[in-house]
Amino acid sequence: MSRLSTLAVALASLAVAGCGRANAPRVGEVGDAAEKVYVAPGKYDEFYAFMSGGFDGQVGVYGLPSGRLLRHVPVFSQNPENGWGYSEQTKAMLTTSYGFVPWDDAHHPQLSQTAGVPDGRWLFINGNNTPRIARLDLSRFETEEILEIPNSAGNHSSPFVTENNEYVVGGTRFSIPAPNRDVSIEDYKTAFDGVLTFVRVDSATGHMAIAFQIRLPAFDYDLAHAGKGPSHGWAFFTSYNSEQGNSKLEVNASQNDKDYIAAIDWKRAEACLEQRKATAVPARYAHNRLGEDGIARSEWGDGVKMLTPAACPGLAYYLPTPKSPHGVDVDPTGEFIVAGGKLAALIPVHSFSKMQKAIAEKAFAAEVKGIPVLKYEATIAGEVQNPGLGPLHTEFDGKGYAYTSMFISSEITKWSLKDFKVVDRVPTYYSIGHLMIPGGDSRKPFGKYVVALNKITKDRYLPTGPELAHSAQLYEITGERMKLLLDFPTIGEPHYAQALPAELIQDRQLKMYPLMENKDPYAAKSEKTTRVERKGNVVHVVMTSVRSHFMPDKIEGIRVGDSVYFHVTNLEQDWDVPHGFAVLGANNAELLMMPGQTRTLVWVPQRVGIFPFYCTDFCSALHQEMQGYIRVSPKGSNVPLKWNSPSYQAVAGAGAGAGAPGQ
Ligand code: K7E
Ligand code: CUA
Repeated sequence: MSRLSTLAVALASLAVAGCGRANAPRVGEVGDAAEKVYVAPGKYDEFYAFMSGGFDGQVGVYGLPSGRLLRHVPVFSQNPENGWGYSEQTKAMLTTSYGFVPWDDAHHPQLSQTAGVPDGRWLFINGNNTPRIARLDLSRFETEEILEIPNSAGNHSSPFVTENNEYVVGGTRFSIPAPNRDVSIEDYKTAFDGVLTFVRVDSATGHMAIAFQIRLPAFDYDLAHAGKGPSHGWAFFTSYNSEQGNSKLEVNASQNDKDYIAAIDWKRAEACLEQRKATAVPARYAHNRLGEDGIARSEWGDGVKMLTPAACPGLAYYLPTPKSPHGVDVDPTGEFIVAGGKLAALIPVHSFSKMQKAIAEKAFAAEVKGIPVLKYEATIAGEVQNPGLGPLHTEFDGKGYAYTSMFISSEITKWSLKDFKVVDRVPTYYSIGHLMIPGGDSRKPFGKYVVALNKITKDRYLPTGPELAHSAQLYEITGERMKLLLDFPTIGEPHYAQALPAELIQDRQLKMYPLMENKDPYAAKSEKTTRVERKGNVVHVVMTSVRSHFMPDKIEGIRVGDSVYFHVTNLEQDWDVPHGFAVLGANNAELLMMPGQTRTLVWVPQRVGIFPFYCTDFCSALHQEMQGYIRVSPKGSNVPLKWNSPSYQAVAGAGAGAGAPGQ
């Protein structure tokens, strides 16, 4: 054992010995635990873990088993650190039918799949508040597309992919009238709808498009998972509030002994679409995508195809499920559909084959708005007894075991898919929400670890005032019993997470944008083409950055109230050499330009004077010298437009005097 790891062992045993709580975690043979999470300097982690940022609207990328934060990728929220949502190229990504929405609540990352296994191409994630689904490209760790989901409010049961990304789904947690309109909230039962959405994913490009929606009774559609193997072609959505309360849901939605899992036969939906059984419903929604030129543009959808179970029999069935279920998870074989009955003292497990039989034999207990409700006994495969309290979410290890998070009793319960018997329980600190096994919702889980994503952190770290970081905990699951290896704080509030082996994507990472392929209309591919152009009170500064100067770095002739567009191209063609750009008093963020990339910041100077700009990213020994000046004169001033770059010299030398191109 190296000296470093001996030290780590000693520290870890100290930490545990010092804890002294009666309920001390079952830390694997202490030193052992330290060694298992220790990734030596210069070594890589084994897994990439993608954690939703929850109310920070982003995705956090962590290495496992170390728990090291590798990246914080902006998705739904503006990110001043790199200008995401501030730069002219990226603003349109945050366009919605409600206008520019620079924040969201992101809950469920989903890796794209091929044959039911994560393939490392894309990551999808839902925006809950202003219903959206985003797609990230995993060769760049960049958000490439955001699609708004109409007729929805609280896109929570989303984006959950099917086996080959045929669809990612959406489902409204808050039912609303679809299309939305001015009605009394008292008319909830008659005027409100619970709409599910199926979004087609192009298998070559990943581009998303709404294929169809399904109008269901106004319940709260909470979580989802697609079928796999034999259940491929189906998607399952939990619902609560089958009581259809419209206020004080805490009480009013907790009356029924059972709510429902909606089982949707999407192949049947496709058949009904072909038979033109859908109705066209007007809906305006934004569809934003980064183009090949790196510039985001918005297109507008104007309607959706809406299916109803009444017009398309066989489309939807309800599986009664105790008690306001939260998570719904399908095991690797595709046979078991596990619900998290968050107020139940058991874990209900439905059988897909029994469900098929029940449908064939019409084992219906009732019908709700044209949707057959199957008999509970007819579909249930078993109930996990005494699993703990507050089951929420379940993941699988691919070795015949399921792991369920127990929110109320703060633990992970491991149980057998053979006999539904509990085989192990381990405490979590505290109040676990989701949990995650790498590939743990796929056909072939990668296993090895389970990560608990905890809601409450109290006393686990040095205190930081009233607000504490949320906390993840890493457990080893290779043996019979789970063993806690590591705590690590996380960014935002991770709900769900997904992970895949690093080798799936680490060698496919883009290192720079090829400068010669830069298609931004204001790109300057060499210093020769840098320039400043005035068109009325709009000024375009076409500039470059390279270690360690900007071109131009001296500009005069700008006037108060001008809209100054700084288009900065990073000329570097080397990995890991971004440059930054910031200007005094800009009502905006900075820009970070990756090698070969152009980014644009708009600045409207409000007062006269001299305004420095500089590079914000320490790029070389002469980074501090990477700066420049802009002179701002009064409105109507006739200070000529002037800058120091070859284009200006050329014009001036040709006898244009102070006149500059575009003036
Ligand atoms: Cu359980 Cu939004 Cu998936 Cu949080 S949700 S925990
Ligand atoms: Cu460029 Cu610092």
